[in-house]
This record gives sequence, C-alpha cells and structure tokens, in this order.
Amino acid sequence: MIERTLPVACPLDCGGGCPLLAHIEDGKVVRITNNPNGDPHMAGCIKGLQMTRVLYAPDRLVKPLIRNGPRGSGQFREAEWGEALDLVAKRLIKIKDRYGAASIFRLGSAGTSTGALYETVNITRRFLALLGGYTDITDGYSSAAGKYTTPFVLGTRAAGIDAGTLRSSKMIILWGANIAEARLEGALEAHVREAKARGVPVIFIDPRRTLTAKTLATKWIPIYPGTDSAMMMAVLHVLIIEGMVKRAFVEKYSYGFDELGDHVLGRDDGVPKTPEWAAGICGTPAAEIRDLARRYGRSQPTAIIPGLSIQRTLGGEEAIRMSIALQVATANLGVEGGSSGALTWGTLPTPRMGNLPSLDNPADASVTAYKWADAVLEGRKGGYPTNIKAFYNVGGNYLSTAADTHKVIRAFQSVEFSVCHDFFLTPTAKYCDIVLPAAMFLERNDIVIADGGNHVMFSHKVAEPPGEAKTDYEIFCLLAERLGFLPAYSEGRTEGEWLDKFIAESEIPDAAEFKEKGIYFGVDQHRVSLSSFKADPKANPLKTPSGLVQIRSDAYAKTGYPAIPTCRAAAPDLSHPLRLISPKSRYRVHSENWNIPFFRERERHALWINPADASARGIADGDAILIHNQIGKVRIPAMVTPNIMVGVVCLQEGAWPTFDEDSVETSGSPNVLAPTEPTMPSRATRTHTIFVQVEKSG
Ligand SMILES: Nc1nc2c(c(=O)[nH]1)N[C@H]1C(S)=C(S)[C@@H](COP(=O)(O)OP(=O)(O)OC[C@H]3O[C@@H](n4cnc5c(=O)[nH]c(N)nc54)[C@H](O)[C@@H]3O)O[C@H]1N2
Ligand SMILES: Nc1nc2c(c(=O)[nH]1)N[C@H]1C(S)=C(S)[C@@H](COP(=O)(O)OP(=O)(O)OC[C@H]3O[C@@H](n4cnc5c(=O)[nH]c(N)nc54)[C@H](O)[C@@H]3O)O[C@H]1N2
Ligand SMILES: [Mo]
Repeated sequence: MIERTLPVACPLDCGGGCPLLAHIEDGKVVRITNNPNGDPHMAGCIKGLQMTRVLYAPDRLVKPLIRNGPRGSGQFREAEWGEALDLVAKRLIKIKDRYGAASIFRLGSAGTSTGALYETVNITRRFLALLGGYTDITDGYSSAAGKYTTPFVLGTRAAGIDAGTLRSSKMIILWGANIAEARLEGALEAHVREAKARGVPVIFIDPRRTLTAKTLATKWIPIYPGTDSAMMMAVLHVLIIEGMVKRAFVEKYSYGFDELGDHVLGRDDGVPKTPEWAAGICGTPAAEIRDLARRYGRSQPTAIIPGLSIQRTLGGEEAIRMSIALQVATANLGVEGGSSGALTWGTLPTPRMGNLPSLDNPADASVTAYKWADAVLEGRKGGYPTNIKAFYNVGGNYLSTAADTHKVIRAFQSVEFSVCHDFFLTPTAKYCDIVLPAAMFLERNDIVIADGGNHVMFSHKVAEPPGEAKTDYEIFCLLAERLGFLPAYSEGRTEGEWLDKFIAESEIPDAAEFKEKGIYFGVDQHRVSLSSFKADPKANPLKTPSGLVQIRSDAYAKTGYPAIPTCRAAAPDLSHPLRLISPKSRYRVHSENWNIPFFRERERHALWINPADASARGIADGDAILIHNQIGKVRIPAMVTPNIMVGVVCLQEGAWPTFDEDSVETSGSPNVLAPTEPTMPSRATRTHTIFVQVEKSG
C-alpha cells in the first residue's frame, strides 16, 4: 500500500494555524502529523492531529436539508441541491424586495477564521454585498474590549510579539492565558516551555489550576475573574512604594503616568490600592500580590502575555490599560523579551498574501457582536439600525456560543427565513429553515494565514467531501448564478485560480515550492512591536495625541469613563454569590467537537466547584446540581475540585444545549446563564463575568 503525504494547515479559530501533514492511503486520510517543514516549536494540538475524527464522523451532513417540523425540532427532509438552492435564492430575493437588503443578517464568526479564500466571514460578506447588502456583525466575541481600548493608549492595535522573542525573557506572566489549552498560537507553548527549562519563572494568574499551571508555569496565582485591574493596581502600588518604577522610561515614553500613580496611592480618592485592598477584591492573598510585584519589578525583561479572558469581563477594558501601564512602569514595552501588555494575538503583520477581495456593504449597517440577538428582537424601535427578517449563517453555532441562549432562540424564532452552511446538524442548524452541507478544510485547497507568528501555509485538498457536501465557495457560486451575479462573485475563477492569484500577489518567490512545503516564513521571526518607538520616540511617535503611551487619555474620558485606568470589577450579589467562568476546552474549538465521541470521552463536562463551596451546599462530586441566575437555569453534575478557587465555578464553553420541559438546560451550556449586557464603553462580551447560585438538584 502506498502512503503519500500532503501538507495541510488547520484553519480553526484557536489562532494556532498549525502546519500539519496528512498521510493518505488508498484515497483515505489515515493519519495527521506535524509538518516537518514547520518551525520545530510549532506543534499541532490534539484537535488538529485527530482531525480525521471530524472528517470521517458518521453524522457529517451529506445532503441539503429543508425543515419540515417546528424550528429547533430537528425535523428536516433531505432535498436535492437544485431545490434547496432555488428556495434559498427565492426567499432571499423576496425578503430583500419586501424589507430591503439590510433586513438580511450575516451571522457566524469562528468557522474558518484564517483562510485566504475560505475565511467564513469574508466569503459570506462578499456574497451578501453582491446580493445588495446586509446587516453585519462586527467586533466579534473574542477581543472587542481590548481592540477598542488599545488604540487609545498605544495609537495602534499592532502591539503583539513573536513567540520567539521569549528567548530573551527573564520572566513570563501568563495573565489569564491558559495557553496549554486555550491556544493562542501554535508556537507559544513550546517557547514558554523552553523558557521554563532555562529557569525563567513563569507565573500563571487564573481562577483555575489548569494544565498550563501544571505543565508550563512555575507558579499559579488564583484570582477572581474580572478583577485583574485591581491586582495590577496593587502591583503598581508596590512598585511605586518600593521605588521600583523605572522613572526615566516612564518620563520618556508615557503621558499621564503620575496621575495614575496618584490614583494608585489613593491621593485622589483616599483609597490606596495596596495588596491588602486588592486581596479583598481579587480573593488573592496580599502576600502573593506583593511577592509577584517584587519579583516582577526585579526581573527585566518580563513579558506579560494577557489571555483574552481578562478583557471578556465587566470593566475588562481597564485590565488591558493597566497591563500596558505596568509594562511602561517596568520599562518592558518595546523591548525584546518584554511585551506591550496589550493582547498579543493577531496583531503583527503576516507575510504579504492576496485574499478574496472584500466588497463594500451597500447597506452599510452593522451591530456589535455581543448585542446581535437584542438587535434582532428590538430592531429599529430599540435603536438598532435595521429590522432583521432573515439570517445567513456560515461558521457560527450561536445556539451554543452566543450569550443568553433563550434570547438567541427567540431571535431565531422571530425571523422569516434562515439558512446555514455547516458540517453537522448543530443546534443552530436545527433552528434554520435550510441547512446546506459544507466541506471541511481537508476537503478543499486554501491558504492559511495564522493569527500569531510570521508565516503563511498552503493547505491541500486531501479528501473528497462526504455525500453531496460542497465547499462554501461552490455553494455561493451556485447561488450567485441563480441570483444573476456569478461573474462578479467568482470573477470567473475556480478555487485553484483564486489561490494562484493570491500567491502571485504575495511575497512568496516560488509558488510550487510553497505548495510542496506547505509553509512560507516571513523574514523576521523575532519582531517586537513598538520597538522603533522605543528606539527613538521623537522620530517614531505613537499615533496618540501626545505621541507617547497615553496612560491618561482624554479621548477615552469622552466615552464617560475616567481618563486614567480605574478598577471597575463587579462583585456578586447575595442571591448569586458565585462567579461563573466559561473558558475553552482543549478538546474543542468553542462548540466544535462536542458531537465527536473521541473528544467528549477525554474530558468530564461538569461544573467545577471548590470543595469548600460544594460542602457548604451539601454537594458531593457527581451530584446533579442546579446553576441559576436571572437569565436561566442549567442542571448538570458537579465536579468537586481544588483546581478552582473558592467563590468561582466553571462550566467550559461549547456544550450543545438541550432543554427539559421546564426550560432547564441539561447539557451544561454556560451561555444559558450569560446576560447580553456588555462591558462598556467597548460594548464587548463579558462572558467571564456571570454571577450564579448553585444548589443540589433534587
Ligand atoms: N482549545 C481551544 N483553544 C482556543 C479556542 C478554543 O475554542 N479552543 N478559541 C480561541 C479563541 S476564538 C479565543 S478568543 C481565545 C480565547 O482565549 P482566552 O480568552 O484566553 O480563553 P479562555 O479559555 O476563555 O480563558 C483563558 C483562561 O482565563 C481564565 N480566566 C477567565 N476569566 C478570567 C479573568 O477574569 N482573569 C484571569 N486572570 N483569568 C481568567 C480561565 O480560567 C482560563 O483558564 O482562545 C483561542 N484558543
Ligand atoms: N460562554 C462563553 N461563550 C463564548 C466564549 C466564552 O469564552 N464563553 N467565547 C466566545 C468566543 S471567543 C468566540 S470566538 C465565539 C465563537 O462562536 P462560534 O463562531 O459560534 O464558534 P464555533 O462553535 O466554533 O462555531 C463554528 C461553526 O462553524 C462550523 N464551521 C467551521 N468551519 C467551517 C467552514 O469552513 N465552513 C462552514 N460552512 N462551517 C464551518 C462549525 O462546524 C461550527 O458549527 O464564542 C464565544 N462564546
Ligand atoms: Mo474568540
């Protein structure tokens, strides 16, 4: 039997963008390994290496489905492509003619997030733009607070680092960054592991003792979710009091630092932000915070790598402003081995590469992601730009991943028409009128541009789509043909012709070599953002009003929130005293893989609860419990574990929700409990600030 190999690249939403190699025997993918042409630090995770479990899953969709039962019931009949596509085209035109193009809402986010051709958001936007326009979702669930805030402080969002620069770090702080599980890029974990092996302290600040705490960190510091700005202020308090602030750096590179210093010392409000003050907010012993500050103040360079988690909280904007302020105070910004303190993810340029051209949205209407269901339900009356009548969903499973599942269901019930493309009959697909079976990345060719690092990858088609499944591009071309705009959509190009065009537009000198190796590296693999500003702030000022790091921002103050960072951590109320977090599982990408037994069996899905909180409620490991708040109820077993701090409970993101007759959710889907009230002023997601009560379920 002859085995051959072809490079592929995982385009899923973990930011990893990992270079992989598919091993093919008799036309079947039998194994996936790491692509040896990648950097040795790049290693695929279990999701990528076991992708054949998804590829050959027995529940892959193989035919178009047309709903013939109530929405959500899962009752569909199989249809021929011709019938399904005619229906989609007819309904879209009818809705557009009757209510205007902006009544069509584009849903979906994670899907394929890094494909030059198949990026699910981009490929859908192009189609809907040619249809005449749509209402778009902007900002996303991931990093909206950080993206909003960082330009006020740094004048740019491009403030990340290449993981290779950690070779120069003397200390690494993973601040809510659980990188061994919630991957932020393919090479980060190996670089942190190497640093640890060199004797570099790796501090992990997280409410949970996770795999990162166990395998990568030298120290775990627990913290209540949503309180990072308080701990950061206390760290700064110690740095100031103990004379460890690098004054010359602060003066040369920042604006308004002293005002923050006065606030931290309590000169403006009479509340010194000491470790003892923070201990009461963060649930972390003051001695731990003081020790962290001293070690941090002494170790240079130190890289703070914030997780996206710290800004997906109420007041999460301030955690990002504060972590930048800390890196300024310690002279770690713009320095190799340091970091800016801003999000490191997806912020530095990648090698030049063409991609499917985006088109202006003629309807020019959009809604911020966290409020999308409210926008559907309230429409113009609620101050939103449009009245929504139809959904076009590609690459999203919002029944599982969007906040307030009951509201999401009402939104799906409210529209006249909904269509989605997916590999599986997800809970979201079940609420759609037409479900079109899509090909996954191993069944098509694409170019993958990773979120982290400086490389691009070619991903070959290594399998045929199952049954009659088609690629998203084929589906959109067939629809565009029916709607009369195929020439504009496809520009007459096949998949392969687009990819050749993108490579021709790229900096890659040899297309054949790129396809054969599967990866191309940009010239510089050790980029430090803001390093030219650091080298000469007069010649290379930041794009802020002062040209410096804007610790105080009058522009930010115009949003109604203070000009300097403040602590806006929300505290639970007496009836909902526990703080619920809903982080990523290492076995899933959001809700993806929930339906794949191989992945499900590897992890117990239950509510993490500390033994003290459990015994106070008479809860033993494995007991059925009810988690509840004003938004919803979830019944699921408890997992009593010291790996979560007292006062915090955790239900990992991604369960496909199921409900009993009393509307109690029974799979363990945390978004049933998530309010859609966003963090302000960014109007971003706050899914790590949810307050609940937990009790034994009778
Ligand atoms: N395996 C896997 N990896 C992924 C993804 C995935 O779905 N699966 N998704 C990718 C995507 S789209 C994104 S946006 C990123 C998300 O990246 P993150 O936001 O970093 O991921 P989370 O898992 O939500 O949270 C990371 C850690 O922060 C902790 N945490 C929660 N709240 C707080 C807090 O307020 N403060 C502190 N200090 N810690 C807190 C959690 O316990 C968790 O261990 O991950 C990417 N990587
Ligand atoms: N409670 C809570 N909720 C969260 C989070 C959290 O931390 N806690 N994290 C949030 C974050 S950071 C994010 S980014 C969102 C993600 O939210 P979603 O975008 O809904 O994420 P997924 O569950 O990955 O859904 C992607 C869907 O697209 C399908 N798909 C994948 N690739 C393709 C493709 O190429 N073509 C087509 N047609 N379909 C494809 C998959 O099968 C899957 O059904 O979730 C958010 N929700
Ligand atoms: Mo995300």
